[in-house]
Amino acid sequence: PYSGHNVFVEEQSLIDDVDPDTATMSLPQSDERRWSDTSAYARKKILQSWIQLPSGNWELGKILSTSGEESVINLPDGKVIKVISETLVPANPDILDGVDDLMQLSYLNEPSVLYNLNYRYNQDMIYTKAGPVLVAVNPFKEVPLYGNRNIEAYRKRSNESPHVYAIADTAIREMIRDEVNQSIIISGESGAGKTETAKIAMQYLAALGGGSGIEYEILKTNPILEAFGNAKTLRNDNSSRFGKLIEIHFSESGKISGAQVQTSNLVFFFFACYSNYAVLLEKSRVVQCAEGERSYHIFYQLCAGASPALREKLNLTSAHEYKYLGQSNCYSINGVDDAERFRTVKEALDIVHVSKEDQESVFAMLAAVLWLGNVTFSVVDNENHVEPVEDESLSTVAKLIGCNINDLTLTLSKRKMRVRNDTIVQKLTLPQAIDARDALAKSIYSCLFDWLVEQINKSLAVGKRRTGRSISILDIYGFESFDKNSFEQFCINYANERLQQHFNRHLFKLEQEEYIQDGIDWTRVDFEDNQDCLSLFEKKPLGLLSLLDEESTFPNGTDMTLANKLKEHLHSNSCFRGDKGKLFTVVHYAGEVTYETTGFLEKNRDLLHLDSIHLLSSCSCLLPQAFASSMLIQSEKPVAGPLYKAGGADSQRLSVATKFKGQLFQLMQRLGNTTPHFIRCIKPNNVQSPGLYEQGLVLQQLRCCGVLEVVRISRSGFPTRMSHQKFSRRYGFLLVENIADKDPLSVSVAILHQFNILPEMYQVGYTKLFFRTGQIGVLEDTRNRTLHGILRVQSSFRGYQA
Ligand code: AD9
Ligand code: MG
Repeated sequence: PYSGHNVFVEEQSLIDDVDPDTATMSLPQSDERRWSDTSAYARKKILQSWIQLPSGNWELGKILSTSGEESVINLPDGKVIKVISETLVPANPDILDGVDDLMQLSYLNEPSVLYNLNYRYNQDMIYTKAGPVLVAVNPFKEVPLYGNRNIEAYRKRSNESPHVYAIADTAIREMIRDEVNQSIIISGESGAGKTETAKIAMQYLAALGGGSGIEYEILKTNPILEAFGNAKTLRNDNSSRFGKLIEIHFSESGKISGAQVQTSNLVFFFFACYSNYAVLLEKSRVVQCAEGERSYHIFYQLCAGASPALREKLNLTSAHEYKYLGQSNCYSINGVDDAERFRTVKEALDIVHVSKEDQESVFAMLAAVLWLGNVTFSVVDNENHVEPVEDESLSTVAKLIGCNINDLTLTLSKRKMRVRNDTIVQKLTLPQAIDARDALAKSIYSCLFDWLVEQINKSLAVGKRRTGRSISILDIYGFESFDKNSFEQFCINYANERLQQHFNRHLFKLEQEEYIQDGIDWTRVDFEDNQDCLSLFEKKPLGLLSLLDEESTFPNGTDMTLANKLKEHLHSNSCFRGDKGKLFTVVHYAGEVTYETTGFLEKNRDLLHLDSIHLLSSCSCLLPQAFASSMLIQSEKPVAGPLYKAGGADSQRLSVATKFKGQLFQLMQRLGNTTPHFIRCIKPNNVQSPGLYEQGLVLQQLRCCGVLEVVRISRSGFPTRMSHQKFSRRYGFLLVENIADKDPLSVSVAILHQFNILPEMYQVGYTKLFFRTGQIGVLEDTRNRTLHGILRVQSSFRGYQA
């Protein structure tokens, strides 16, 4: 739950002498008072107001009378109550019900924003702008907003209501106009709709890329990645357990001169590629998952959908027979036909050119993982050492990966270790053998996932060079806060902390700095920065990640010693709190999360013994060999950061946390070179049902992602800007007067005058012009109309010549 920093909770008060019904017409003021001063409110004659009920929910009430400190309010259910006037929060006039940009609200307070989103949500208008940010409220049902007709409407700009399509369209236009790569950054909690939103954006881009066929392939990558990377969790039946960044490249030939952009069919020649960055799959799910959750979809799909011949070949049985799938007691998802999905995945694999032969190898690997989970052990000596039982499971695994059954037995019962220059062989106890077995299953699966991503990338990028520009879509796991939070949540929330900073930096910091740099009159607005929390993670040597890595290198490190170490070194950090035993709490931007160190060290070390790698490389099948070599490359690659020998085992690897951090930095670097477009997904209820809008839950998410703050800043500022040069080049030809020998600034000023742009609507900086929201649209329209006129004249002239 959200706690603490209440920077967004500010009510905008009425400014004296402004009629509430016309308040939107008044100019935005950069006056802080307008946003924070509520004292004037009580004196105003306002008809409607928000009252917070004991439940925490807000109700709209009619103000019957106000005397002294108290007001008498009529609630919708007919009840009349007396409240302290100070606690009332002004409501917007009815005429503003359901405005499509929160910036248009006269009163920008929490209940008004909640109400506005709810009002729209009830009419299936799930998208709302919050200044530059798109807010998407998950409908949990089909809404008639998508498909070719809608795409067409956004492309022609005949529909201007907020939409993912509109964001994608803007990204394309800005990519061409500014010659800068773009990114669409989608965030939100688990189940809020990020992955769906990413697909909707891809749909739009693909529709514009029509013709080459590659767009169809790009869309078909989704069912594959979802089958292998998504699973049912308690929060989302189709939860992504990996982060993805897809880059859609547009070739140089897609560079179309400004005039055509607005109207013509954009014929893009493009290809896409999934970034290896941030594709960090939650591996542990393969071998264990919580009650009521499932492992990766593909396992159930294979069990349900494989043909009799394939079953026979893989010695496949039903999902219930596999221990890895059985432990969570959940095999199916409401409304999902796994067998049908399996067919879709196979089709998709065909489309991205994974050969039938390779497909069969992929399925064999899946079956091998499942059978590995069924391998059991028996004690073979009086020191509790074990060996795998020679049964159907063991022999099937050996057959599927193509190894000698004795080699498999050896790998699962003994460990070779190098001590100084000698190699000694250690026999394994039951827990050690189970670890070795599970580690093998996890690596086979995660290598398989990486391999698939690689195949997809090869297919999508076939023969294409990376020239031109790109639009990247980032769909990364959202902030997670559960009853029990482990290493996975720790990494996920760290990533979200970074993304949040990117968002903050982009929208707030850069904004203000730019005004100040360019000498614009701007009243500074404070905003929440999460640098402190990021430092808690990243500081060396005394940050969470460094301390975790350090403890991971100690053979005797345990979950408890880790917890103690963190508490010892970080207790004075304001973002950290040491709790009882193995618990510690981090104050994240989105709220406090208490983590339990159980399993942290083991998951961070992520040991795969060399014996297992050797086993895979000895296999006769191609995939296991490929996996082995990629693992060897990974573990032997010279890397920056701590390389260590962990747990005395003969295996050198980069810690998971360090790898994760590295991937995250690369990701941020990539995003740093793009113009970002942000979409914030909101989950209106925790039960995945349509029509249910829980105020408290929505409010918490709005606060977490700073939606209210964004609106406040955007409205009071000058969100659109352009350099004098660019402005004069873009609009100069519209001038009636001769500008041949004038400097860009004078040309710009002349344009502003000729088009009667009101002085309140812009500011002239040292290098740039700054505009209020919407101003540049007027100029763009004129420019386009003029250009069309010119083009028409030209084409009729050509017709005349012919
Ligand atoms: V997680 O962090 O990967 O666990 P996401 O990705 O945020 O999560 P997802 O996109 O998977 O959530 O959405 C969850 C479910 O909400 C989907 O399976 C759909 O049933 C539903 N959803 C989301 N967006 C839409 C939409 N625009 N239209 C219809 C939607 N249903
Ligand atoms: Mg997702």
